[in-house]
Amino acid sequence: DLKPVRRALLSVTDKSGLTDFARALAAQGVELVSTGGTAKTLRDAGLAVRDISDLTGFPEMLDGRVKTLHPKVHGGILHRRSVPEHVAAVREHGIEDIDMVVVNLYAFEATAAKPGVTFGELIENIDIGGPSMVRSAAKNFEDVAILTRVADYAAISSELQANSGQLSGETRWRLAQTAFATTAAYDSAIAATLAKLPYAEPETVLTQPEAKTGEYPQHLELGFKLAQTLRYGENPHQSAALYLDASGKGIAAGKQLQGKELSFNNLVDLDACWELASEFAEPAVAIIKHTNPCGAATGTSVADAYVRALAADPISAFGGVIGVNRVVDEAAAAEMAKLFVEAIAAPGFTPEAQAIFAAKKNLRLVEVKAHPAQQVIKQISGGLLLQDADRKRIEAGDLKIVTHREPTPEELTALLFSWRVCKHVKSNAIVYARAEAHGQEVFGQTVGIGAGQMSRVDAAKFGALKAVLPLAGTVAASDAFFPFPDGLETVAAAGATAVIQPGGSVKDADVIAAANRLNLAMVFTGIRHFRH
Ligand code: 93A
Repeated sequence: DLKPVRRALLSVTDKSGLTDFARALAAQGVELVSTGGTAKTLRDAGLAVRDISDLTGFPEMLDGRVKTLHPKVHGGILHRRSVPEHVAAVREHGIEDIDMVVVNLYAFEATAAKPGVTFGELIENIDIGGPSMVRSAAKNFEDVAILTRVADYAAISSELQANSGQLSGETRWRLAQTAFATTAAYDSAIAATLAKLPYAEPETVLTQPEAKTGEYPQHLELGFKLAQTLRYGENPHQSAALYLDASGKGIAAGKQLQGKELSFNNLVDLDACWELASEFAEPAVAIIKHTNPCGAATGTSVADAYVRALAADPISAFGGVIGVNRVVDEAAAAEMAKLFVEAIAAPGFTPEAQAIFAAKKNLRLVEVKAHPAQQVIKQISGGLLLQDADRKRIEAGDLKIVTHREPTPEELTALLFSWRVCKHVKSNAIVYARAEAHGQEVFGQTVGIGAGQMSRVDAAKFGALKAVLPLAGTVAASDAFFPFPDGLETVAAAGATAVIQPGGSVKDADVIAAANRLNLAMVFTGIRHFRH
């Protein structure tokens, strides 16, 4: 059921990925036919393209309302190649075969969301020709491939390349299924939007509901592009692949300078340690195991921060990954090379550092361009959840001191440090940390991290249990409030002298009374950092 693609009709509003894909088609000898704007983009990129008006023998007209609505287009798509009468009919009328249709539709939803948009403009952005081609091509999946998502370009080019310009029946069927889902979603978005509007003159400006977070699209177009398949997923019996957004930044688009292929778990852990290190303005290093930090520190230099991050839990750090918020230099590399780690992510590595790491053939070095996540997706069975990334930053001025005793300046530095680390620890999280003065500056270092416990008291106990450095004089951060005094009493018994937590428990008064009794300095952030 492999069918060749000899002629493709491309007509897209979202032109991302277009020229690369068209180039891949051209390389397979596919003739490219296009509508106005799409043809221009392709020509500007140096590709040979035939205008749709040349194929139809009819101009694009009525301000583009009629571009592809023509029997030469729909006959070219819809005729069944296996039915002799169909083939005879198209030959008789000079209709040429169209074997692939690449369409994405007028951006109706984006137009509806545009400030100052008029009623007429919105109506003009109802795509008619596009969905018609999508549906024609999808109906004739036996002979025609229909691409409606930029995200599919890469896989289809690979398949064409692997099969000398042909696509399988399964692929055409899968594309058709997606295509009908696309047009169905498109039409329901139009219906839902128009249902809210009264009849109006074309020049009427539509009032927009005030833009605010918490407004989400009717239909979520993810638009991620396949970057590579991975050797396997979280475990060897799971297959997996990496997809990229359009930014070209972040861990996913990181440039690997050396080492074995990055694994699924490497990518997840590198993301976790990169995000944590990126919390800090001063040189900072995070060492991660299974997405939780086993050590994190700030310091005078990368080497200093690394040595202190490692000192927090040198046993767990074995086989971990390291995230750094500064270029890794020779001094830092010399220290890092002493430990077996899987991977290191940093904004860069000096040539001297790279020379040191070169001896460790398997060690993966990844150069990353900063890309703070704006939104976070979580998949659940039957759907997905979308939320803003947790980008909340607490500064000293945001803290409310709730105890008789105020934190000392050193405690305050340690509290803010522990709070930033705590945000990156699975809930329930307790982070013990200390501060160390180097001249005028004070740096932070984790001492014990209790991660992912089902009870907060256990998180406090585990954090203390993990400590190899002395706990006396540390501070403790709790990612959510202490529901009872017991968690607080646990961190105080371990040696913490100051505590940072959101507050907001019905038992806050009891918890504050316990803190005063234990001579702790306690501050409330007013926000929590759950991480599930
Ligand atoms: O105005 S339409 O409804 N009439 C058409 O005949 C038609 N043909 C393609 N819209 C039509 N299209 C749409 O134009 C496609 O769905 C695509 O979104 C867009 C591409 O236009 P251009 O190539 O000029 O940028």
